Amino acid sequence: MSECSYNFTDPNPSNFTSPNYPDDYPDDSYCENRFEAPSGYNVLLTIFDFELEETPNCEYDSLSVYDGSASSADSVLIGSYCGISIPMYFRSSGKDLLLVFKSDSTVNYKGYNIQYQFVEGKFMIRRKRCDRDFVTRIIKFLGQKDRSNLQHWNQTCA
Ligand SMILES: [Ca+2]
Repeated sequence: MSECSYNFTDPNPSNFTSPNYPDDYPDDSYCENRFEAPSGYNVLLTIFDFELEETPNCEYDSLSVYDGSASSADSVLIGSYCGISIPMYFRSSGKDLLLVFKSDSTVNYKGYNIQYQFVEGKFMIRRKRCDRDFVTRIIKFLGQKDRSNLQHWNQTCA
């Protein structure tokens, strides 16, 4: 594993970049960035800047985003990106996310500047929403007469 590979577990949001950024990344780079959020949280990436050598299938230089950890067999490739086309946000479905950056032996660009943060997972949000006091307050507020709302809450929090 090269010197551009890092494990990120610090809960404070921070930025990371390709090697040498904003100067061109080196030839033959291989970087694995692993993100591990606390249990119940997701990893959220925000792409601030992105420029790699462009080819139709990104076979020369690429940034690949995986939903899941490097070791787990069930990690899923979200996509491989090059040129300047990449979504602005990525969010893991669980607590792990993996980025793999590769460059070949010629033609280099400035690379990327990305922020990561850990955000409450859907499960945590759901649990909060279904907190007993909160549901009681909502039902009081809506009134018992609105049975469709009650049904909705019962279904959501079942
Ligand atoms: Ca290249």
